[in-house]
Amino acid sequence: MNHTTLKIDGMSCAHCVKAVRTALEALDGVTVESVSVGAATVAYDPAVATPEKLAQAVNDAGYAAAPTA
Ligand SMILES: [Cu+2]
Repeated sequence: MNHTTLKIDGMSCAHCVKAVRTALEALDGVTVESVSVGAATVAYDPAVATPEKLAQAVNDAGYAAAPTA
């Protein structure tokens, strides 16, 4: 498993944290490690997920995510 942290704009409260967690957990090969307002850290299987896909799922949930190193 690889690990990555997404920087996420547009989050403001516990509801946002839950929505981002739900969006990431819906992806195959992803284990959410932590989500806070502004960031999410996940472990993912690089065979089925990429940081770009993770960011896209968060974007689809209504936030603005960008992969960090
Ligand atoms: Cu919120």
